[in-house]
Amino acid sequence: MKKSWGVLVVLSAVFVVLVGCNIKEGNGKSDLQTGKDVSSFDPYKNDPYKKSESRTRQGTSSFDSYEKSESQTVQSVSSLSPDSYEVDDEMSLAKEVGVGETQNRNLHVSTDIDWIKISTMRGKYYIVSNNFGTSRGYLELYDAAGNQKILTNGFTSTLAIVGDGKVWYVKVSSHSVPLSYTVTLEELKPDSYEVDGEMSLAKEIGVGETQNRNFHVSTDIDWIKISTVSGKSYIVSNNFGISEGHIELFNAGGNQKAFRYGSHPTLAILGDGNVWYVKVSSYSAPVSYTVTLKEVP
Ligand SMILES: [Ca+2]
Ligand SMILES: [Ca+2]
Ligand SMILES: [Ca+2]
Repeated sequence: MKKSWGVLVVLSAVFVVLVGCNIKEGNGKSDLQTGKDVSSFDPYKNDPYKKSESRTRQGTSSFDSYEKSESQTVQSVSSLSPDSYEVDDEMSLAKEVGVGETQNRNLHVSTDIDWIKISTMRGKYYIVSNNFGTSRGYLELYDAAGNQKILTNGFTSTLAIVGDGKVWYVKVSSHSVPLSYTVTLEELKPDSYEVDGEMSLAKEIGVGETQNRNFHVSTDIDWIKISTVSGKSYIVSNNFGISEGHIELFNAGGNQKAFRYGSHPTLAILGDGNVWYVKVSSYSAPVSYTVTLKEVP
């Protein structure tokens, strides 16, 4: 008996190598491409929690074969009782996960599908993370009308949801059944400089300092304060990563003096002994960014 398992494992390993070759050559297909149209919706674009694994694009046909061989190996060695959220095999039977909650679930038989419900508030950002341990699982995000918005797979996967005041649904499935998994729902947390949505609430950045900030809701604006010394020059540089943002320079009187936009915008300030302000905003939140202040030598 043990010998035949060894052979199976070796065969699986060889198969993985072959599949890997196929993927490298690339057949131009991906899970996303074979799903419904998702082009107009891509919260991953600016998702600071994005994991490359969750976006892995694989050759669909060969990947499915790999999944099946894996499931044959696992299936005969264990069995699971239905998790406490069953029956939830249809969207209409979805069970809710709350913010800050982690649920222990499983796919107990090969036909098991789990639907999970998420109530969102408009303007808030939600992160759904699933951990399938040593197996691979599929996550599909659906809006309240039943339209599939994202399909992803992996050992761990994260999805970002831009809250719209409606209920969203996550469908969980896998070829490697039975398997246990966890699902966690979190709200994107405000950065440590909040509340700073007005000039009068701006938080100071010192020379040589880099601050890690984010836009935790779509309406978030961050104001930053800079104390200058007359005759010295300063450079403010923002790094929005793969996203883009606006930085605007205001003098102490509240007049806008400069405006930059991009992934890595910078502003120069000629010190006059007064306090200057930088207003940071973005159309494409959720996004984490850094801001750095340097003195020009
Ligand atoms: Ca289940
Ligand atoms: Ca189920
Ligand atoms: Ca902020």
